[in-house]
Amino acid sequence: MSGYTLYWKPGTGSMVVEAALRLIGVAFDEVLVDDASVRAKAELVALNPAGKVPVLACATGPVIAESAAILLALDDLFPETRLLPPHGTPAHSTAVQWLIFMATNIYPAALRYYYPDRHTSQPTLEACEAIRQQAGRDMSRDFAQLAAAVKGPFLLGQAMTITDVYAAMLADWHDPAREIPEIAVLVNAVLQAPAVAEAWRHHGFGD
Ligand SMILES: N[C@@H](CCC(=O)N[C@@H](CS)C(=O)NCC(=O)O)C(=O)O
Repeated sequence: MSGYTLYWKPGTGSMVVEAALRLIGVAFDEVLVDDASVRAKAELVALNPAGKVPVLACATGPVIAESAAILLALDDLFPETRLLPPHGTPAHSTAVQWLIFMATNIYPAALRYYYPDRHTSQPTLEACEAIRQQAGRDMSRDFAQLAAAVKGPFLLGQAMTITDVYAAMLADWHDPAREIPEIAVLVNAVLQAPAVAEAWRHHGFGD
């Protein structure tokens, strides 16, 4: 058994955590939490009452939920991998700013887009369609703001950070994002990293 266990599900935000673990090169175990895995689901809920992936359980310490929090913790634990630029630098602040921006704006909008019925007390077809449309507009607006900050090919220029992988993941959930040239270039660039491409394939992204 390794020191880390990732609770994951294909097509979800656990992709970026798997990519981070692969970039670090640390061994990890995986627990697939799909609809058929009743036991895994119960295990997940015991660790994260929200019942959501990703969750990373560390043998030496905490159980961490929330994709951005997991990435920040992994950067703290393995600073030499440079998931993010060195602490205390302006580049670090910028990378964290956009990571949190995506986690708190684009990711929730994607959930509204794909699960509109969970975001209204009256899930009529009309209400769901209105929620979906607005969520799509919100994501496009937010991706345009992100794209304006991208130096190219990555957010910060030549060096990839985990913020770029996060952006690529969310862009895979929102087709119009990949029509923005800066985002299309960024997605293509992150997929050149074998560790990211492996997590991408394993999670069924790009299908
Ligand atoms: N804010 C959370 C969102 C996590 C989340 O919503 N995960 C989804 C998959 S992308 C999930 O596990 N959904 C299962 C469910 O809602 O039952 C994060 O950033 O990790």
